[in-house]
Amino acid sequence: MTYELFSGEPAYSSWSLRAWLLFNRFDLQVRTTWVDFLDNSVAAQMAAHPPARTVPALRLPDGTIVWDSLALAEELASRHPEAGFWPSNSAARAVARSLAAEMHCSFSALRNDCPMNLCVAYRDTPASDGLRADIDRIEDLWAHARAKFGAEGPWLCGSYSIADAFFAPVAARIAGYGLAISEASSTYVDAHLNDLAFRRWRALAVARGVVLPWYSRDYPRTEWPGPATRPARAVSNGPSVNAVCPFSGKPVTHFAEVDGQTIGFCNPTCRDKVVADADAWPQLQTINQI
Ligand SMILES: N[C@@H](CCC(=O)N[C@@H](CS)C(=O)NCC(=O)O)C(=O)O
Repeated sequence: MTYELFSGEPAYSSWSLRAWLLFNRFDLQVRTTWVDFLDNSVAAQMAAHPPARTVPALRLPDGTIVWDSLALAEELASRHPEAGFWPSNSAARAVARSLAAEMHCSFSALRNDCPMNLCVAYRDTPASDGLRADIDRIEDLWAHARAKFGAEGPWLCGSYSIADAFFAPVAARIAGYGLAISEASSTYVDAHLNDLAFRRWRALAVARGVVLPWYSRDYPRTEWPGPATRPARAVSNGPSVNAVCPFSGKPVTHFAEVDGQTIGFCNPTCRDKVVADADAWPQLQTINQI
């Protein structure tokens, strides 16, 4: 029995993104159960796991439910002290904790005006005073952390930490709505868009293709501002260059053409997440020529 993460729809569930990134980024085994955002209330779907009413929620191996993303992050950090969820430097850790806590309970204008939607990108988003104030505060926080602890790499407090996972959906919103920010902040946003764990989550969102119109905004649309993806498409037939699925090791039944090469998978989900972003999946490196 391992961890079970109850997650919302990946294109839209910014709270779930943070929890999922923690598992993916820090290499912990987890079974993800997707909670439907379309047909039934989240609370009803979580009724079998009290007292959770929202996602993400985590079922620990002993059956205990953790139902808040900050608590979930803290619990993982306590259970896996060797994993580096928080910076080891005590000053950096104190700042990282403050960043995660402020992100957790703030920025309501950004959340309301710019709901996360990883399947579309907008330009010319109007900035209300509240939204501008949120962005200013976010940029101050990022600049503070990066000036103190960020010299060695792209992240806020040294190595990627819970603070970065918590700001990933903020970066996705800033990028997805084309909000004006400084060059230094853009560099930090780009680090998230290029992060392979973030790209895997977004590939899942694109592959699932669930469209929830109430998250949509009436602004002009543009291309997703993240890195270019390889040309890829689902195809009906093999043969494929591989006999077994790069994810499961099972015999291949579904196929995709990636850069002109046919690759096989054991189910449509494995195929479609690769079609969405082939370079995000290290499992494909096991196949020659990819
Ligand atoms: N404090 C919670 C908030 C989680 C939350 O609001 N999740 C949203 C999805 S992104 C949700 O489950 N909404 C469903 C609802 O409120 O009914 C946390 O940090 O995990």
